Amino acid sequence: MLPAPSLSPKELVNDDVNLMSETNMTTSPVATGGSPAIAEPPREKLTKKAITADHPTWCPGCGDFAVLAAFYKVLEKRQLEHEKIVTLAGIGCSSRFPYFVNGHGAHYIHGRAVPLASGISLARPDLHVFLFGGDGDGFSIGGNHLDHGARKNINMTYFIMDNFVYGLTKKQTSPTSPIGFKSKTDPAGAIDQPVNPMKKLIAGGATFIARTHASNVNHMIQMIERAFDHQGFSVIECLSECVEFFPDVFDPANPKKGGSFEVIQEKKWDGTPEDELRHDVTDELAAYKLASLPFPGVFGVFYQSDRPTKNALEKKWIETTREKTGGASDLEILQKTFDRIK
Ligand SMILES: Cc1ncc(C[n+]2csc(CCOP(=O)(O)OP(=O)(O)O)c2C)c(N)n1
Ligand code: SF4
Ligand SMILES: [Mg+2]
Repeated sequence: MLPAPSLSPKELVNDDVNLMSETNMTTSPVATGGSPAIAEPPREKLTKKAITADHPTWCPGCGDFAVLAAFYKVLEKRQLEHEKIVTLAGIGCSSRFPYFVNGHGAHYIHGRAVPLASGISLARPDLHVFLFGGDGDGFSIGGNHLDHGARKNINMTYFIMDNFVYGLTKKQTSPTSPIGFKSKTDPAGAIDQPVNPMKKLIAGGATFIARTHASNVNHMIQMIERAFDHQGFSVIECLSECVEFFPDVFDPANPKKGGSFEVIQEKKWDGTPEDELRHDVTDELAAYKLASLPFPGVFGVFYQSDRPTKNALEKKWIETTREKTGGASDLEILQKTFDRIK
């Protein structure tokens, strides 16, 4: 999906040589004590144009447009290396996201984006793995994968666009649909207790858990940036309206529609009496209490912990194994293992 480089490898090398002679650097193998150092060519600025792919195919007014706009803003603001951006998704309207981002990506199997993202994150820890999807994809068919990604604390940023309905398949009850919601699967109104995303994520062991609303782009940007900066399994639930099949459901949290958007006040640890009342994001029980507030609840960071990631633990284990095997190659280790079990 990435555009082809505008310079051929030969031109790049020539450019490097010019750059080095201008800056008085040397490429001599003797001077560097080995192979010649190749300087990186100067990077082009990452612009919205560069990261924009297809025109989104969502219904006009769908909340997911604002999510995409917020994501573009974060990529531009952070100037991530273009070739390291990966967007992944399952299936659903929201899961069409990777089509609209010019980067590596996949629109994968319904509910199975977390395992795909886990493999990519563990194999290529240098990549920025972003995952997008809906409430059905994340909490229903993919609910079990969500729990395991969370407990293993695999490094990725997962953005769940929660519209309380299955949008793509035209209005079935989703795991977050409220009791009484009339849909094609519940014509008399939903009778099942909905999933509480924050509680599920706290119990599952996710190490960064936040909540936002697609009508508040600035807040979305803040949450994406904080989730991105977090090392581990970071999840944001975003209320994103399906104007087609569940319109106006998030108005109570939208000041432009007469609602109120209440932001979590986080502790500043400044010793003031006001701080006593503020939320400690490392306190699981306090996060659980916030998650129990009646709809529309509060927005911001519910929980964050610095538990080691599976990426870090696996890296350590690989390094120890390498040491033990005297630096044997992967193939040699594999061959020895096969020999042992023959
Ligand atoms: C294995 C499998 N089961 C069911 C479907 C049908 N299906 C496609 S998307 C979807 C639900 C999408 O809902 P959600 O994840 O909330 O995304 P939205 O469309 O609301 O953004 C379902 C049931 C499928 N594609 N694959
Ligand atoms: S059906 Fe709903 S969720 Fe899907 S694109 Fe349309 S408004 Fe968005
Ligand atoms: Mg949905």
